[in-house]
Amino acid sequence: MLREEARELSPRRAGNQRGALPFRGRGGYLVNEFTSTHIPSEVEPMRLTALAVLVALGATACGGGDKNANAAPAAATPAATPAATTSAPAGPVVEVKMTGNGTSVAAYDPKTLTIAPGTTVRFVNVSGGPHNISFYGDSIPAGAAAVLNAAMANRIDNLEGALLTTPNENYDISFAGAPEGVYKGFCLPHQALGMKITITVKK
Ligand SMILES: [Cu+2]
Repeated sequence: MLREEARELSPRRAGNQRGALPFRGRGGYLVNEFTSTHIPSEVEPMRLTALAVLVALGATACGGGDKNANAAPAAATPAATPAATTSAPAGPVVEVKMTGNGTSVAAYDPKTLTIAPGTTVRFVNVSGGPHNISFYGDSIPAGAAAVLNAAMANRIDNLEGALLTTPNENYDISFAGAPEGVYKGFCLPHQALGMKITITVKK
């Protein structure tokens, strides 16, 4: 009776029904006793093989699901990005490349720059992303936080810019109205790798 139930529950394992029995829920202990006296020891590897196949199938299914799950936000993110870049900056634009090898190396290029007030700094996701630009709240001029927060589209937090996941994706920050002084920033995913930048605003 128990075996019949298991067979119905697990048609995929019809060829290994005896080995499959111990996986069927609460009856497991009882069934194990039963099988251990009636089934040769080769069943154990068979059960392991069946389990391995199931795990592999599960992993494959999860992998596929993850890809799909990742694809959806990735598709949604670029849609939000043009809003930050469609309106052409009024002042000069200075480019900063965000680079890396995806594991051990990540950097802004240049990592030190001086800009005139009103300049837009355009961060470009060149390689090794995702990258972003975040500013240290205690390492920017007084009064700069409000200006930066207003100028940073799709922030993920206070003074933390959106994560750039798409190759060559841009992230513009206009320093229009930003006080002169030194602005120190970092990349959230790569701060530990020393991906930091110093921007000086100076007339
Ligand atoms: Cu980075």
